[in-house]
Amino acid sequence: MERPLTEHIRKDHRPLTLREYEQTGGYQSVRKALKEMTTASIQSVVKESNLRGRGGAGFSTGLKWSFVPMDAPKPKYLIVNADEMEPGTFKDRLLLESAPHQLIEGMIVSAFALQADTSFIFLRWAYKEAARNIRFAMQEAYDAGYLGVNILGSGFDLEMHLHTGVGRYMCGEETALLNSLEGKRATPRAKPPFPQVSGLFGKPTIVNNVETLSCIPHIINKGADWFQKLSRTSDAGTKLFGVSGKVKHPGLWELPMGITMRELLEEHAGGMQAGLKFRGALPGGASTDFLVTEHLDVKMDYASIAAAGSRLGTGTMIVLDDKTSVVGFVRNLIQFFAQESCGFCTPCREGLPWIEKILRSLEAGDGEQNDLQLLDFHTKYLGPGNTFCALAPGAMEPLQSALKYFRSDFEQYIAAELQTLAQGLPAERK
Ligand code: L3W
Repeated sequence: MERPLTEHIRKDHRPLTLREYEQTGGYQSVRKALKEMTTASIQSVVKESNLRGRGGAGFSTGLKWSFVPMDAPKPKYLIVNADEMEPGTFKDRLLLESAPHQLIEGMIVSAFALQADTSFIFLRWAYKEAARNIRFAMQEAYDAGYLGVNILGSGFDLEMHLHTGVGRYMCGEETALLNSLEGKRATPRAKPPFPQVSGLFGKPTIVNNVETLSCIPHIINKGADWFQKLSRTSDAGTKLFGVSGKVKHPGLWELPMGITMRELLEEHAGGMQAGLKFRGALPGGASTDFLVTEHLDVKMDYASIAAAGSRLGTGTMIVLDDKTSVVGFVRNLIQFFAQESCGFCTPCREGLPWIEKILRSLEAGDGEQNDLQLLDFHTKYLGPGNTFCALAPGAMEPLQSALKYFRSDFEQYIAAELQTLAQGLPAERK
């Protein structure tokens, strides 16, 4: 099985030096793209490869690139969204810490294809080791002539900057990221205009995820057809899949797109820990809907997971076992999203803390009869179309699906409370 993104990563995770990376074939795609290909031919290979954005939304990378006006005057920007903060998601971290040259190579080819002259890596603040390794690799790339002016004598110039965020989830939303990079408060912008047309400082800008851009060198070297065939389904390529929760071997693996949830859980993560049963899983980070036992044979790709009622998201599965409180599990996630709301739009700013309060009162045994209706109401009120960005609708996904699949868990808290109250009443009023 081919694992193009990770096969050159050392067991001890020390990133390869530029020289070592070149010995594995590193930077060949830069030579090929800049010397043998046109911007149009690179864009069409990427489009044909059917690469979809690995940050969570799964938007076609080639299609996104095609919106950039190629004749627009410079500056044009390429930004890597490396602000990985989705709960349960730890896939880009591996590529950032252990394969920085692969990302830089992908950025150079992508920037050339888009004729972007300035690029940024917007990095999660907490990823200190990644920052160190990227800085080192970037310097090596500048020294070797892969970055800077007149790269490899091609006439193409590219500057690259590492920008570390301040640890806010909101900055992972591409337009909030742009505001943050401009030194403004990280609230999302209205779309359209999309960043491809009017992004950083109002200029054409592409924002792509780390894993997405790390695929580009391989697609350029080996072709669209090869990339498609890595997958078992129509959604192309390999994918970094992760599993967290009470499984025997939580971890991260590069596997073909389209492996089943069961394979991921049982063959790679080793199944549930002794004495625990699988109840459900969020397939791709915290802002996806639960899938349950009946979905274990669903293929992990964008279309199949969507057909089952969830999203592939970041491909990093969070597993729920039968001894963990569902209400506590969801409350923990809602607490995170409430804290990370930028406060810009009312449903998100007010609704998320209210949901957290209801869930806490359920846990504390203070639940009331209409709490479930209130929670149901919120899943609609904070759902798609009612908020300014995807944060609150994403937060509603685990809640709405928990209410669907595990409703009796919520009801039990209220039933237990009513029973306690009733026990305190005189016999004739029970
Ligand atoms: C031109 C159109 N471009 C969409 C572009 C758009 C963006 C990309 C995806 O959120 C999801 C979110 C999280 N013309 C376009 C267009 N585009 N329509 O395509 O856009 P969109 O709006 O579908 O998603 P988004 O707002 O970028 C991303 C989910 O990912 N998620 C979160 C992951 C978090 C991280 C992290 O921690 N860093 O990865 C996980 O599932 O909930 O739904 O570029 O410009 N008509």
